[in-house]
Amino acid sequence: MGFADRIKALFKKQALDDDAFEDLADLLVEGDMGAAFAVEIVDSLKALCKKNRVDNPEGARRLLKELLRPYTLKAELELDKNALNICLLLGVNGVGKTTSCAKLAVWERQRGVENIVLAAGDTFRAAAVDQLKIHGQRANIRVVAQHQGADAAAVLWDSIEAVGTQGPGLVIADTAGRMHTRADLVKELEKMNKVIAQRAPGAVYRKILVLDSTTGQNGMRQAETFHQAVRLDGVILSKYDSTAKGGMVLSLARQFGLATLFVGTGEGYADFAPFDPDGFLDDFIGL
Ligand SMILES: Nc1nc2c(ncn2[C@@H]2O[C@H](COP(=O)(O)OP(=O)(O)O)[C@@H](O)[C@H]2O)c(=O)[nH]1
Ligand SMILES: [Mg+2]
Repeated sequence: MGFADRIKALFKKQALDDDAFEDLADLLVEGDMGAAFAVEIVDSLKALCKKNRVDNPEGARRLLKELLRPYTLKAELELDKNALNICLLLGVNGVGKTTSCAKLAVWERQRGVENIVLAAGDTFRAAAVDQLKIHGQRANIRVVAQHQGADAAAVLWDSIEAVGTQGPGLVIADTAGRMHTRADLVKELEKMNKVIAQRAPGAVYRKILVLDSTTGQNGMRQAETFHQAVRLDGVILSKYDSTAKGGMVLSLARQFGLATLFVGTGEGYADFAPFDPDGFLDDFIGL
């Protein structure tokens, strides 16, 4: 049974007693909300049900949705069609950065953005450059790359040249996914920032973290490291298909004030859409 179905079942089969609320807290923890947050929400729900004299499951689920709503933060990329835009995709290995670069490029092209370049900024593994090139061929989008081991900031420089320093256009930069220390991350980013400051000081510049929605609390630690090092503009939540429960979105908002931009739901380019808070909540709690 899926996660949302279990929340649904929980409310259906039980009276709204303390046991039911305890089971709900357990479920929310399992849904990647984190223990403290889950208990906090369930305590609030209990109080709210009492105050509003709600004793039916359907009513309780609606109140739960209202309680969670403030934690579904959505952000827009807000690119400027008349300027140069640079999106840096960050995250640890395997979360879906390279795939998300291609998906984002296809998404923006479909919305009328022209002159898009994918920057092969993961220069540590030869396979990463090849992977981006394959996406470029498949989706018919230009890829700017150098040799393996090249300086990622130099690849960014080339990509800015390729699009034109004044734009209009869009550079989407892939990056290496080694588990950075904060100091490494800051150093890498400083190089990128310097290139942008020198070549394209007027560019719209976004730093986006890609998080694998199946990684639970581990993803929260990644978000903390990257956000503290780099001040992120938002998150792409990948692999929100199959078994992902998605409570991480709520925790990101609560703990770091981080908003979700896009959600990836498969390996195809079309499996990508802006975060939909209302639909997300309905899915999460099975409304
Ligand atoms: N099911 C699913 N798989 C995805 C999604 N995004 C990426 N992947 C897969 O996850 C794996 C790692 O993706 P990749 O883009 O190479 O991650 P990177 O190491 O962060 O660049 C690949 O097999 C992708 O096809 C998604 O939204 N859903
Ligand atoms: Mg990659």
